[in-house]
Amino acid sequence: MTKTALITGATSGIGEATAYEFAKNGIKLILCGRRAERLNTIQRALKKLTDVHILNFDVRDKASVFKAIETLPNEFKTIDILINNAGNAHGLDPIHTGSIEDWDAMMDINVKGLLYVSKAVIPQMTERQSGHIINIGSSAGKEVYPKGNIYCASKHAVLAITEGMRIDLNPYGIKVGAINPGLVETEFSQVRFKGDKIADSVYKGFKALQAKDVAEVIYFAISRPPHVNIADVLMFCTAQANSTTVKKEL
Ligand code: NDP
Ligand code: 8X3
Repeated sequence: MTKTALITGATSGIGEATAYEFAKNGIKLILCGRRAERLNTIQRALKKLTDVHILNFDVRDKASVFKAIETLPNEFKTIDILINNAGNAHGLDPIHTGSIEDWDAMMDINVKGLLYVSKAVIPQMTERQSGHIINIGSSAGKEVYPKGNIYCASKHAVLAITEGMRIDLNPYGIKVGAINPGLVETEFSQVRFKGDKIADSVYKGFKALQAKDVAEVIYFAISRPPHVNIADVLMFCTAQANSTTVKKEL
């Protein structure tokens, strides 16, 4: 039977690449993000491959999250796979000079937004006693790097939430896992550095992971047989050993 996946943060980077990967494999899609025009463009591109519904909301807006998911049309109401991907880093500053607005953004989007979407989707999964949730964490959820403070905290929280979900949803047969990439060349650094040209240098001198590399691993995880759950994946590009060790060509 055709499965339906809801992907947050589907307007760029890892989420968009995952939408393409899933569409290629015939999975029905509910694609979410704030940039409506991009959602429309991706829907137009993918509808040749699968059925696509788009939802335009900010994950920080609790009421919009619930309204969007509760009012899905009948043919998209049953969500088999939830990919909690929406998120970003905002700023790269020492703790004593970091901006409270940046901290709010990271905790509100990466942590609370993920919780709102999950809270809106999980009851139908427990009711049916089936479902699969993948949370996009980060290598920043496994180690803390200089000036990474709050972004790393938000991704450590994503890992703790993932483990909590896996335990609590275990009686219902719901699979839960986290995919944790290192450096991926997306719009991530444009957002982190607010369009500053420093963002262009982040992926220079080495071949970073591409969004498609991560999307392929996400598809691998969701396409395992029913008795197999990929609980936790840490993936780097070959040039990266950990958050602070990257082999660059001079
Ligand atoms: P992008 O900036 O390319 O994509 C981020 C996505 O999140 C966009 O689709 C954006 O959509 C969405 N998003 C951001 N804020 C909100 C919001 N308030 N409400 C709804 N959607 C939102 O970055 P990536 O693809 O790299 O990031 C995706 C995930 O991967 C994030 O969780 C990130 O932390 C994680 N990650 C990224 C790594 C990297 O190096 N790039 C490495 C490890 C993890 P829109 O703006 O349209 O709302
Ligand atoms: C994104 C990877 O190293 O910029 O989560 O934190 S990093």
